Amino acid sequence: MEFVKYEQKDMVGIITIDREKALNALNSQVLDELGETFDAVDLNTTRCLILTGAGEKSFVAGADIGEMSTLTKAEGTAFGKKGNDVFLKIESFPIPVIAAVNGFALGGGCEISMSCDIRICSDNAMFGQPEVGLGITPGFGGTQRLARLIGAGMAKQMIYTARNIKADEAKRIGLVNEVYSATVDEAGNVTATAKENLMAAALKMASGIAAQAPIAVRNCKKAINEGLQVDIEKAVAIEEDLFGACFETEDQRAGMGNFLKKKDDPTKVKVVEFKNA
Ligand code: DAK
Repeated sequence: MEFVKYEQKDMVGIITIDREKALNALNSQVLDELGETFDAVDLNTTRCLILTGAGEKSFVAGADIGEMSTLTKAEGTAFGKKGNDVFLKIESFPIPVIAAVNGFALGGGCEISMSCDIRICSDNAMFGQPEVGLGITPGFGGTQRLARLIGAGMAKQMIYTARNIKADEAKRIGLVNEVYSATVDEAGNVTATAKENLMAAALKMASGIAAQAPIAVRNCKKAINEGLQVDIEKAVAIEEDLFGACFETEDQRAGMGNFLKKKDDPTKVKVVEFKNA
């Protein structure tokens, strides 16, 4: 693939949008390659994904403005559908996806990060929905996911004003969970860049998720995502079903068995190696 790279580290897959010259902007080819990359993930050997952008400057600087500028109404609709299909694929992907936002996350960049389960970022990250300044509405779910994540009032302010916000403000309003800076030694030399620290933190979080019972983690993702779309009575019924389903897994028996063994004899404590079964 030309613009999307995939790397496997134990049970964690790292997907990098690699179109650095255009600040990783999403053109049709990037969207196609992203879809194919997600389709090719081996769910037997992968338990968590990280999505990031190549380089230190930009996660994704939006949909490709050059490509969009000449679209007809029908082509615009088709482009929007292509993006929405990929973003929905990410959102409903069976295993968690962490967005490691390394710089600009504007327009479609902010939107793709919001289709991931968790967002963490470097301190040079900048989030925004600048579409109304370009004469369009957010087209990859921004009006919907931003309001669900940070509340309608703050989402409306960001979208109507087209104002970009920095990493610390994104954290304050709950758009990202954590912000990572460079590490500097006593002499003032950078020993790890913000991106390096971001990726190390993303990998640590992803490995922590990958060590949990995988079917339970998947069921939690499904319960949260599907429950948010319906009223609370239906939502808890969805949770009940997915909770019940865990009792048909080996992992539930292994996890609870380990706890009970530990109570009898603390020397028997060990990390459970869940089988995804
Ligand atoms: N598209 C295409 N190329 C882009 C780009 C983008 N979004 N952002 C940056 N680039 C390219 C620049 O054109 C430049 O290319 P060259 O000129 O070197 O060939 C290169 O990346 C470096 O950018 P700059 O020279 O501009 O770098 P600076 O550091 O000066 O500025 C910047 C960085 C991120 C502030 C600036 O590049 C910028 O403002 N970029 C545009 C950000 C933006 O407005 N993003 C939102 C795009 S709108 C829909 C579907 C989708 C969408 C809407 C509707 N439906 C179908 C309904 C989505 C819309 C969007 O995402």
